[in-house]
Amino acid sequence: MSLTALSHCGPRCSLAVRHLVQQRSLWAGTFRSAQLTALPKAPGFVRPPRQLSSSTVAQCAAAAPSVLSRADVITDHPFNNITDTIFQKIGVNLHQQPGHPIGIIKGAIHDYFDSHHPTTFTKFDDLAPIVAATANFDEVLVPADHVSRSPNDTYYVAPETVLRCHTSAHQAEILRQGERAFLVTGDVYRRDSIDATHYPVFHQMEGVRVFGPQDWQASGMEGAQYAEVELKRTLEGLAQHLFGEVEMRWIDAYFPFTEPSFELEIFFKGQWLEVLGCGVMQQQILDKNLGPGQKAWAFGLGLERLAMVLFDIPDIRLFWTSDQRFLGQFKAGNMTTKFKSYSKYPPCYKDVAFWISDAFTENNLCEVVRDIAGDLAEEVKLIDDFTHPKTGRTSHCYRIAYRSMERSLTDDEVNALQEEVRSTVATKLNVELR
Ligand code: FA5
Ligand code: MG
Repeated sequence: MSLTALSHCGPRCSLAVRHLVQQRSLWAGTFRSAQLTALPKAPGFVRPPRQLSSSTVAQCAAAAPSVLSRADVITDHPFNNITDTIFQKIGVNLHQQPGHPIGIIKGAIHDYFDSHHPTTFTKFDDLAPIVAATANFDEVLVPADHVSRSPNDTYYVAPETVLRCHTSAHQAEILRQGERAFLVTGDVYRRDSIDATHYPVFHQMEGVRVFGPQDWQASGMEGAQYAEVELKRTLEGLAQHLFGEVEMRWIDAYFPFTEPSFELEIFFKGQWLEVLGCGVMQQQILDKNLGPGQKAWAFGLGLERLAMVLFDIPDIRLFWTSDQRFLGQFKAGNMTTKFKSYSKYPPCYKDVAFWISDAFTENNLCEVVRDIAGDLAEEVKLIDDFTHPKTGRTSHCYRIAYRSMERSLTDDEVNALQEEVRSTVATKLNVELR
């Protein structure tokens, strides 16, 4: 699927438009051009299994507490929008499990940076996911009216505290510690759509590298241009390290914290899949937190997306399964595994149609579906959007695909889930069922 983002789309942006343009990036950007970069082809190339070196992971003042009680996260504050489904994911830390695909890809990326720049990058992988809203947004220059601040998109513990929606939330604090090159891995949380490549909890790795005049002067380039060239060289090298042969392209993008900004897409299962965002860091962030006269690049990788491409994993829900038929296929340090589907249970489709109100959002519907069906919900898709010519009322019809990765679902079970979705939608979302 193309995750191309069109021009900035505020919280009031019509759902119909959002759907039509597949407007899914939190950091709604501007699509200007797509530059194809086919990495060198190596037909028949098979990478030998590699042992990944264990790398030192820096401890940080804000390391995650080992136990977080439900009451710390789900409160009755009117702003709190965290559900039990989400709470249960906090502290699981898939990225810290060396034999899990997310842990393996993290290790492989650490390896790449360690081999190209030994002892340069400090690594953080246990920073607490509950952060100040100021760190998540203000310190990376997210405007006060940016769509990502909306409780429709971000999980709020309280008005001033959020579940981080990106690892960029740690950029400023780490720069203030004086670090000039670092990698931060962690779980991030977003209210988002339901399909094979989107999940409300996923893992990002943030990378930042700062340069001083001595770095770019020797190159004959300006600082910003040097940082941009270094950024693309570094990430293309990473893609080659992970995938060998792969078709990829750069898309011009928009992030409040970088200029210029880019996204990298990889061709996967017949579609362009967006795997990362990056750019040259806004000068203000560097000046304020590290000091003047420096330039830097920054990136944020989606680890699930990279692992899906590397291991041929078809559905993002699989990362959360405890089924040994999945987990048993992967081994710490082994990047050559290709996931073998152990079952293909049939999906079951159910439609729900209703007249929406102004307050209705697709993310709210997805949250209801997730809370009732959990990982049995495979996809929620708008299949009909109709405005009555006389009354002006708008009706939406959504098709929900239910499917288990582990077993066949019974009709009774699916009907019961769908019934509960229907009644909850009617009572909680202020819509009128059709
Ligand atoms: C960001 O989060 C920026 N903070 C990235 C960044 C960092 C840009 C530093 C510039 C400098 P974005 O919203 O595009 O950007 O998300 C980054 C990546 O996270 C995406 O490319 C995708 O791989 C992954 N991602 C986003 N949403 C989801 C989701 N719901 N499920 C799984 N992966 C996701
Ligand atoms: Mg994006």
